[in-house]
Amino acid sequence: MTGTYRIAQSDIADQNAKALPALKEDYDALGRKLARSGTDIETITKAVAGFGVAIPSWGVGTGGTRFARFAGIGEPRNVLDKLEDCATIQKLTRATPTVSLHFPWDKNKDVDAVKQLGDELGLGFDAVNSNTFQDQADQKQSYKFGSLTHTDAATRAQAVEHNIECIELGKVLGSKALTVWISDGSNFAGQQHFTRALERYLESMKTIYAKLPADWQVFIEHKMFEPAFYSTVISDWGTNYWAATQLGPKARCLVDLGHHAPNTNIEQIVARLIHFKKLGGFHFNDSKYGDDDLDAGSVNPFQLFLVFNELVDAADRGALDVAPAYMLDQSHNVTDPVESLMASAMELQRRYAQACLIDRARLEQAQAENDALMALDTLKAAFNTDVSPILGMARHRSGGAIDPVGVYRWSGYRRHKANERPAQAKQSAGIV
Ligand code: RM4
Ligand code: MN
Ligand code: MN
Repeated sequence: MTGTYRIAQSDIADQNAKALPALKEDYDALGRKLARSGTDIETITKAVAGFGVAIPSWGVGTGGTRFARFAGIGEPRNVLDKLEDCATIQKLTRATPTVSLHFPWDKNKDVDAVKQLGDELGLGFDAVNSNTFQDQADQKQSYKFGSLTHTDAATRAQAVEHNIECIELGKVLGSKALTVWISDGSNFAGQQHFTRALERYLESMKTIYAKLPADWQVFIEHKMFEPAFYSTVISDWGTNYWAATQLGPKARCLVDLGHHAPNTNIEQIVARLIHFKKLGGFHFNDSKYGDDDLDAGSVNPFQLFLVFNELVDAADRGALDVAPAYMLDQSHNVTDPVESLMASAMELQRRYAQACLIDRARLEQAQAENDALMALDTLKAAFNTDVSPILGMARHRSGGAIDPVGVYRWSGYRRHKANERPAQAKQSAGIV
């Protein structure tokens, strides 16, 4: 059973009516400014309206650190509540039409009911995520020393089985991809044979790959460290690319922005993966130190813009053979997760819109002439353009809120949910 409170479409319309005159003014002014350099604002607005990013089901609950988790009020208690929050985010932003589920966290005895609620709420299901980085109460073998790469064949088989079960659940939901992130690695030099562990990974993944339906993909997610701190089996995009290539055309690489060493040129990795036809998708977030799971663009918005620059450039050149899957992967420890996810989805739209504004002919000329200053200036001209009116207008036209966070706060959604979802006594550390 989910709660009953929903933000009414008429409430959104009422709030929008107040904000619309100013929005129109700003939109028209921006339209004139862009027209001076030959850009039709309507083209960009349409592109923004067509942009979608999946909400991670685990992101709507309050996150935590290794030290503590400070629960918020009205938190979702199960996957059905999570879908309800995801639908609220979509209703207000119109930028998040899908949800990415994580098993067994989102396990429900009736998966058809989950699918049905998704349908009712107008939500689709993006990639399903497996979890072999924790032990479940009823499992025989422990993942303490690894899962798909474990030295013990029975443990590997159990992890493979779980991934196949995720595919089965995903089929019912209408998902078209499985995302595999493993925490396998080592904490001590010599603890693990690098090559043998990688070979065991490939063998396990081959069994999973063989179970993928024809129209499915598997996304491999690499991560440099954590929880293993000396080495990680799928540590970087090179290893990821190798594994995806060994497995075959349905296997592609997923780039989680927080999974690289600080200062890594992530946009270049994106360009490489596009060129090699192996870019599968993203887990967007931001970071300062490691896998911080901060809100997208909150620390380094320019990097996010540069990632979208590569994506738009590739799309323009016809170099994207398959549209990459866009997903958020964040942990919200000090904010209301619904607000953070709305702000993050809009942040992605903002950087995407700006990437669409880049004068590509001017950039290409600057590159040909080795005019480094003008090349950067071309990027900065787009990055410095305030595209807020485009985002607001795209939302308004699709039935969303001009000011999603404002309407959300005004509605008292969280307080309503606090009444409907009594607090659970259990407090725990960690991300879930
Ligand atoms: C990992 C990784 C995975 C996510 C888990 C919760 O660091 O980013 O994508 O499923 O965290
Ligand atoms: Mn991730
Ligand atoms: Mn992560």
